[in-house]
Amino acid sequence: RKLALFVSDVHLSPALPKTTERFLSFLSHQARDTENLYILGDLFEYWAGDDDLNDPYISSIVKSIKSVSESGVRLFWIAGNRDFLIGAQFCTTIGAQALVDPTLHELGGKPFLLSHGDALCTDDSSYMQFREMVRNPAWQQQFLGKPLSERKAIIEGMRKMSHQEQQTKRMEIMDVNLNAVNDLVKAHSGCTLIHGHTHRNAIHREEFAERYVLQDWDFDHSAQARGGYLELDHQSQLRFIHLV
Ligand code: OKV
Ligand code: MN
Repeated sequence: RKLALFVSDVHLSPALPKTTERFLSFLSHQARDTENLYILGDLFEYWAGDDDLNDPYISSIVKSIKSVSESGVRLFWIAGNRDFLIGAQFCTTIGAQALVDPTLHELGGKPFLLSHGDALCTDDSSYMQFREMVRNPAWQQQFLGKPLSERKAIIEGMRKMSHQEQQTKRMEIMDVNLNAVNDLVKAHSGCTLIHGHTHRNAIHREEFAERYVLQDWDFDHSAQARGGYLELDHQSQLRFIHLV
């Protein structure tokens, strides 16, 4: 049994059936063979609010995650930049403990700093401004007060605009700012930072910490099929597992 698995950026959507199938397979196999499972954001392509839990696609995913936590795996959740509207109802339903971004957890006697990673992309000032707005509880309360269909239409509109302006791609390739990384880890010198978001799967030896960047998932565009997770064993060894 592994001590912990870390996964992020699965970007689940009914429009991505192969990615969905691979993640469900991960949940029924690897995810059960660990003591702790950390989902570090962007599990969904987008999340419009916990009142979407009745959607048949979402409820099937939720059922599968819930069965992992019910099998005895401790489940932790950090929100991403696409599913930051996930709330207490979702977390209770899947049996996860929501963590703030970033959170320091000791595992096997070693300190791990866990984050989605978007907050570290400080060079992207327009995104940082957008992030500040949508992470504001008052803004969220107002947004969640709109009908679900209207929220979905707003988000779909943003996605279309983002695609048209080809901004998604430009933004997605934006990397973390190393000063932001150093500022974050300095206080926890010697920790291991684990994050996703940038889709730039790598291990970095930074000034004050090692930084493990999780990969994103996409099995629906076969030319570049990819997905996987990071595992921590009881000897404190970290290893990226790439699903094929
Ligand atoms: C994805 C990124 C656009 C970076 C919006 C609620 C809100 C979700 C959303 C809208 C945008 C994702 C889902 C997209 C990534 C960008 C620009 C920069 C840095 C809401 C829930 F605001 F309405 F409440 N979003 N889209 N970026 O177009 O796919 O990663 S997106
Ligand atoms: Mn992200």
